[in-house]
Amino acid sequence: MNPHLYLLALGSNQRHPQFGRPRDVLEVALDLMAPDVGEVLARSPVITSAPVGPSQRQYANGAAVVASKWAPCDMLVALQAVEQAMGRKRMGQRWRSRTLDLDIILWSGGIVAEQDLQIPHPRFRERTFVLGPAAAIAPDWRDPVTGLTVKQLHARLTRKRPVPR
Ligand code: A4P
Ligand code: MG
Repeated sequence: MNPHLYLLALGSNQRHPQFGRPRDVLEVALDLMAPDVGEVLARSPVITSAPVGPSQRQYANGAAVVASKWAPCDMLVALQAVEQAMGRKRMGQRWRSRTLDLDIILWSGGIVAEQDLQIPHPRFRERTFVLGPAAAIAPDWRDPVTGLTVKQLHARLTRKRPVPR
C-alpha cells in the first residue's frame, strides 16, 4: 500500500556518461523509482527550458505523480538516493549544473515546514518550468497555501500582462 501522493519536479542540465542526454536522465530516474521510492502514476512530457540562475546550460524539466509509502522526510532521503545513483555530486555552489535534481512540489498531506524540507516547494509558483509539466498531469491539485490549483497557478504565470504605461 502506498498511502501518500507526491507531485515531483525533475530537472537535469548535464549529460550522463551512461544514460545520455538530460531528457533521457529524467526518464531513467523515473524508471528507478519503483519499488523503493514509490509507484510512478503519471509522467509529464519533458520540456526544454532556459536556465534560471548562474548555470549556462539549458535544462530538461518534467514532473511526475508518485504514490509512496514514505512520509515526506523519508521520501526526501529516498529521492536523494536516486539523485546520487544518477551521479549527482552534492558539492560546490547551489544551482550549479547537475545531472539530476528531484524536488517535492506538493504532497497529499498538506504543508510541511521543517528546517530542511518545505512543502509546497517555496519557489514553485514562480517557475514555468515546474508548473508547465505539472499542469499537464496534475492540473486540479490545489496549493494549500494559496488555495489555487496547479492549472490556475500556471495560467497566472503565463498570462500576458498589459504593457505598463
Ligand atoms: N529542500 C527543502 N524543501 C525541499 C523540497 N520541497 N524538495 C532542501 C526537495 N528538497 C527540498 O536542495 C537543497 C536542499 O533543499 C535539500 O538538501 C533539501 O533539504 P538541492 O537539491 O541539494 O540543491 P538545489 O536543487 O541546487 O537547490 P534548490 O533550492 O532545490 O534549487 P531549485 O529551487 O531546485 O533550483 N532552471 C531551469 N530552467 N530548470 C531547473 O530545473 N533548477 C534550479 C535549481 C535552478 N534553475 C533551473 C532549474
Ligand atoms: Mg533540489
